[in-house]
Amino acid sequence: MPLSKRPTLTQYLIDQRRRFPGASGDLNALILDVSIACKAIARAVAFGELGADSASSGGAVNVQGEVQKRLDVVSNEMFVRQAEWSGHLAGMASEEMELPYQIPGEYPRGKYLLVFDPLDGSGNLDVDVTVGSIFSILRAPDEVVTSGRDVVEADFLQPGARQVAAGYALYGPSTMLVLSVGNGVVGFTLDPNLGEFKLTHPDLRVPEDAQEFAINSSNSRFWEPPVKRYVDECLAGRSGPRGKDFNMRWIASMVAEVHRILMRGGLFMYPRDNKDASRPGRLRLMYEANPMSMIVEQAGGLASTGYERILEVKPTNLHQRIPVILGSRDEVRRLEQYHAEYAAGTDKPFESPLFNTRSLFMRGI
Ligand code: FBP
Repeated sequence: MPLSKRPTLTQYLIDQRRRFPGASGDLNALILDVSIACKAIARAVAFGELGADSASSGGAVNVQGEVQKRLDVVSNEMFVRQAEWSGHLAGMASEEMELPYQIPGEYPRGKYLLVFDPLDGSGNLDVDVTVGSIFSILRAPDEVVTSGRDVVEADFLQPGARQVAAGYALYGPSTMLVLSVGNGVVGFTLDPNLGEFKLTHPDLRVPEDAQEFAINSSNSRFWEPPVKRYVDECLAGRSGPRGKDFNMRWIASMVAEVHRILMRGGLFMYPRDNKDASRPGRLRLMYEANPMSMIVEQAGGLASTGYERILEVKPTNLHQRIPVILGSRDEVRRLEQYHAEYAAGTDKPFESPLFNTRSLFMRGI
């Protein structure tokens, strides 16, 4: 399709809104505000080391206990400044802000909550690897909207199934915006000449057949048996129970991993491990796992903790972490089955005929 014929994000949103004649247009306007913030972040990231110490550490430590890079802070500011004034939000929450953000008094307040990771994978900035932004849109509780009061943490603690919209921006060789408003998943590519997101992927679906899995294998000694069993079987390839060879990928940028799964299928895992018993996984529920789970499910995939659907988890705090297993439907179901067998004590640890080794995680060891 010629570039000039491709709808812009604005045209797509207007077309989608025609399906809901009673819609106010507030959600469309909020999504466009987010898209502008993402365009601004894409420009800031593109400057690399030419930016004002962009990739160097900002020095501060965020609520996660992670040293903030200057672009983490800059990106967070871009989301806040672009979205706070429009009158569509009751409040915001971010990986980079310990407490919910109150809409300043000079601006009207609206009916949505915006939750975001402004720069996911920022540890990759100094090696110029793809990073991204992740966002989730929830409805504010009616009482918040009618009273106009400040938001509190509890207002955000809604299961991911209640998200109105979710998406991510990908700052890679091209800049993309991938979005779901609950009617499938669409992808837009930023036209560098026009500065507009143009529709390039009108119906993203997670391919069912999988030949790739993504996990940080340096944590393998901490994995629970079901994960070890799944990975061992993939590594055994065609000589093992899977009967086919697999590729392994690990970009250490969730946005890039999820995008690969939308394009090629496969499985992404950041599972619970016993490296730090206080942390049930690395990734955060509200602004990483939930929005990505909505995207993956809307594209025909699944997203699970290993024991339950991520979108049904009732959040307990704004920055809580959660195990994440998402991707091609059959692969997620297989890993859920392994978790269920492990919990029931009926799992069959994998034995590799090639190396005559049993899984390190034999029961009872
Ligand atoms: P940040 O949001 O702080 O970047 O952390 C999230 C993340 O970078 C994910 O994007 C990625 O999948 C994961 O952490 C990488 O973890 P690890 O560095 O342990 O491989």
